[in-house]
Amino acid sequence: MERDRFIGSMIGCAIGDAIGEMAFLYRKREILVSKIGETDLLRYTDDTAMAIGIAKALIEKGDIDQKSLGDFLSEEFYKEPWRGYGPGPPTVFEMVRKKGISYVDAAKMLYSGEGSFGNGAAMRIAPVGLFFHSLPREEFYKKAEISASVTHAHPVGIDGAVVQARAIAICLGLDPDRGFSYKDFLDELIAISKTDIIREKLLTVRELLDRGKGPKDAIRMIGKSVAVHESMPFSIYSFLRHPDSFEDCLFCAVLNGGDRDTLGAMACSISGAYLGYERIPPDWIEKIENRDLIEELSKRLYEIHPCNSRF
Ligand code: R7I
Ligand code: MG
Ligand code: MG
Repeated sequence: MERDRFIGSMIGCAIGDAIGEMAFLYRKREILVSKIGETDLLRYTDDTAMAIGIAKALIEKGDIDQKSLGDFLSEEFYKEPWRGYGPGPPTVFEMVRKKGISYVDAAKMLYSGEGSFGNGAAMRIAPVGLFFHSLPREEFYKKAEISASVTHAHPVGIDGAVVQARAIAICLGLDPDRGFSYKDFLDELIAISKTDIIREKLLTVRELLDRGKGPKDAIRMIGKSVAVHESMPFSIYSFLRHPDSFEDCLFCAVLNGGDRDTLGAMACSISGAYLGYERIPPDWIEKIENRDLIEELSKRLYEIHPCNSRF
């Protein structure tokens, strides 16, 4: 059921984020698993806090616009500034507050006027991928671009977010009982992307999968910084290497170094969209922070998404 995919993707984002954050401390699978077992609460970071902000903005407006989205993201930040935000978004929120300029104009000033290519626009984009999943490529690109542009103005920062959103959208059209071709999956991502660096990295993912290369080789060839052209492709690799197991996808994403919480959030929001809520370990779901809120927002998003209301 499509609704289960919406919830799976949003809850997947939160679980991948929370367990990825733990993986900075516990770097072996057995130890990480035992620590997850010991904890009562899986606490997520800024990645999921921002995804929640986007979901609220979509639900309020029934569409995406920069002012409303920026306001919701900013509100989440000032409510819980301790969630581990990157430097860019809080700088944007402060500029908007103090100078009265738009989010987009503030975002364009970051990093010497280049705008950010951090992974912050991609890590939070699950609600956009879900909500607009049935739109054709160009229209879809524009919606995801709006979502990214309030904090990430660099073309690569935007393109990386669009590709991450498209990966989630593609999953809604796939049947996990029948499987799919990773080549077709990557072809669609390459087709929607507009920057050379993102395309090159997606081709690297394809080459790694063609040659059956493991995660150590993958992260070496893709890179492991917080730049979106390094972390997002590794999250896609983690999903495509382990499409049938939420757990294996998660551990691949978070146990090989790099930006672990964010790799977890991105890979698991794709895996959750493909496998659905039912195939996420229930004991992880039980422990995720603000589970009720995340599930409620996911259900609302499903009820009001454009495809649903059209028919
Ligand atoms: O992208 P962003 O929101 O950060 C997300 C990360 C995730 O790991 C979260 O879990 C959280 O920990 O933060 O924040 P930005 O400040 O926009 O980008 C993150 C980093 O990317 C920056 O601190 C820079 O190191 C780098 N970066 C750039 N460096 C040089 N030139 C981003 N854009 C540029 C650039 O144009
Ligand atoms: Mg984080
Ligand atoms: Mg991170």
